[in-house]
Amino acid sequence: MLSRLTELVPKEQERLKKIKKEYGKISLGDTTVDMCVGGMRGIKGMLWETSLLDADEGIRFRGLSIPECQKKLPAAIKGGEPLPEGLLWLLVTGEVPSKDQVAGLTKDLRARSKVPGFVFDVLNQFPKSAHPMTQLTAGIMALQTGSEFAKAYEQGIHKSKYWQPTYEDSLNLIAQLPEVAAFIYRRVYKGGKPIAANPNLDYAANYAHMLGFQDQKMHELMRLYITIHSDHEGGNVSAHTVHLVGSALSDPYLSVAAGMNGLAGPLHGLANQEVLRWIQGVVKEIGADVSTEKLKEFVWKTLKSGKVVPGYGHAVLRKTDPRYACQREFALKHLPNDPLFKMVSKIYEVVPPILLETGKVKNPWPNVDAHSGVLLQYFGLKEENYYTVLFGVSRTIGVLSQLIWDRALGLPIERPKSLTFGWIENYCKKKAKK
Ligand code: AMX
Repeated sequence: MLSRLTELVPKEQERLKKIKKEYGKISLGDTTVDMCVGGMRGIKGMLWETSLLDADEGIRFRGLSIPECQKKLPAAIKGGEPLPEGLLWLLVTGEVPSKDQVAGLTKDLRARSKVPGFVFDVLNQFPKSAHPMTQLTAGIMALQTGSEFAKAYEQGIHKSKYWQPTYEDSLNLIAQLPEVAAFIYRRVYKGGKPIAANPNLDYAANYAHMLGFQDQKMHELMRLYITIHSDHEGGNVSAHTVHLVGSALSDPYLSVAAGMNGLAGPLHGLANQEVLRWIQGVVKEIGADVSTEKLKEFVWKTLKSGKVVPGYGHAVLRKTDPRYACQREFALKHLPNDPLFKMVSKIYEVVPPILLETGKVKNPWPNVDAHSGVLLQYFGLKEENYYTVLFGVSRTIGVLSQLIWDRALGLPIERPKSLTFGWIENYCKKKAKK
């Protein structure tokens, strides 16, 4: 992949120069006071090449929808789920890889996957009760001591070469993260005995193996899971944070650790944990074989107590998330009769009309997190506090693919303009008088 990237970098640098020269002064539309005080919704203010999100259709990775990725990216078994290594290749180069290229990348990642022993010593200092996301971020920070970018910067590397150590750090971190993540799982939930990597397995299957899952179907689920959670254009909290922190030339480890702290928020990646807890709350209070009426009451109770229904809604999407849809397909194929899957299907019928009835929710449909926990439960990964770590391992692939390009294109430090209430009031009063 590195040699292909080396050919692509100068071409894309020229492309950026041309865009700046020819279109630099063209307006992309105005911002409003609502956008300023409302979380910058819809502001077109960031370049993100690896994926693009359409409100109705959902995500496309380098132009490919999820079903297209499932068809075109190499799989471990015929007709099976895509290998995340193939997606990584696609995100970094913009090209669909051959089977051989993916096999080469799997080998490259395996060769980079050794985690220094002191990283585990650092993690062992944490109380087991520390949230797995806190431990994941700490593990990434411990790995940061091996940053090639930080070393090269200290040695005075020329800015035109920044992308090269960024590439090395990115592949190293992507390679090392499953072992760190699996160590956290085994430590917190399985009495501390880690499982050694299996060098014959692909990236996702090996991660599942190190967690303690040998079922082929679980390996397929992990391939799908890691593929679909990787990237969701640039504006979401984790991706934007990595881009922002990276724009200060903080190395990939520092940038990803920051992004993971954003992913650990309940309105973002932690929602997958919250969904499972919410479903368990339904089962506990009204039983697994719940009537529509009782479920409606439970949803209203959640809303009236000032909480969100986790797994529903989205800042950009306005239809059912295709990442939800493909997990539903997976469930229909592998666990059609699972009671919790049936519950998820029932929730899908009940929740959207209620969210619409509130009159304020812009997207009443399920997002990626509404489904993932139920699939993981089925295959035995029942510790919901761990779910966001799986999301984090996957998201690292997407955000680092873009970070390599941020450095290759020499994108500048991020610095949007902020305003005060006073500034907004004065400006709007003056405008009203005109
Ligand atoms: N349940 C209850 N209320 C919801 C809601 C939900 N699922 N989704 C949105 N709302 C509320 C908002 O809290 C907001 O209320 P307010 O005016 O009282 O503050 C109002 O509806 C308008 O919000 P919005 O414009 O529709 O959404 P947003 O862009 O502000 O927020 C999101 C998007 C995802 C944070 C929100 O839909 C939400 O909190 N969902 C539940 C948590 C969740 O599933 N997060 C995961 C998202 C995907 C991901 O990042 N992994």
